[in-house]
Amino acid sequence: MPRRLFITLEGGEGAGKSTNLIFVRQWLQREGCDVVVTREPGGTEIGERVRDILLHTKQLHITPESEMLLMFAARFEHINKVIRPALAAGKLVLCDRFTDATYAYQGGGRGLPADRIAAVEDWVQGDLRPDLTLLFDIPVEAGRERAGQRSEPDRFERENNEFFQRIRATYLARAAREPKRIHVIDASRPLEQVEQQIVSVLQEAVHGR
Ligand code: Z5A
Repeated sequence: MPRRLFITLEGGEGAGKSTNLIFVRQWLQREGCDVVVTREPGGTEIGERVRDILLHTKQLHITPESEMLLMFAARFEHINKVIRPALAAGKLVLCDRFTDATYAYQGGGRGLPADRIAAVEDWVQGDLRPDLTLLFDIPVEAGRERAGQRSEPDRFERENNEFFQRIRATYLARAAREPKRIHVIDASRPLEQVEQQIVSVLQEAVHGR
């Protein structure tokens, strides 16, 4: 029987998280999982308001420290009102970004020390960590080209390529340190091949084969 699990999707700009989230959800549901889909920043009313500040504030400068703490404030709400209750009810939680994004964006991207992020992570999350993370990886230029087709860029999307190179490097370094949890998906491939990679990881996670 499918197990209750906490699964997160991560990746840089244009890596195809949103596109593949739908595929992942449908695959899990077909396998009999009771799936709760959510996202960060967001997932609660307060979290969505924090998201709006973080993505769409143009005039005001937000320090990296405040940006990181706002991510965790939204996360505290999210964990306690959505994620933990769903897991306790035996559901599978599928979350579009989680704390790996904080290490990648606020750590790698903005330059905050990882040990400072880890201290807040421990305080906010206790022992909660994702069971499985799909990291959609694509070279920065290719990803930005894909994402460039979209409308008005948000506060992160306005950053330069070096910012996104640091984010990618941080994600890949984390995957190298935690290979059992973080599975790197080559997102530069055609969609069908990306989906094949996803299925082989999910088969193992959900059915142990
Ligand atoms: N953030 C943070 O800083 N710290 C944190 O702790 C957290 C988040 C949790 C919001 O994230 C921002 O919050 C994010 C990091 C920050 N900022 N940025 N940038 P988000 O996840 O909501 O937003 P996003 O990064 O823009 O992701 P997205 O909407 O999920 O989109 P995407 O990954 O870029 O992919 P997509 O929209 O699915 O695909 C892009 C295009 O490529 C689209 O036209 C697809 O049709 C196409 N595509 C996708 N896959 C393929 C393949 N395989 N072949 C060809 N074309 C493809």
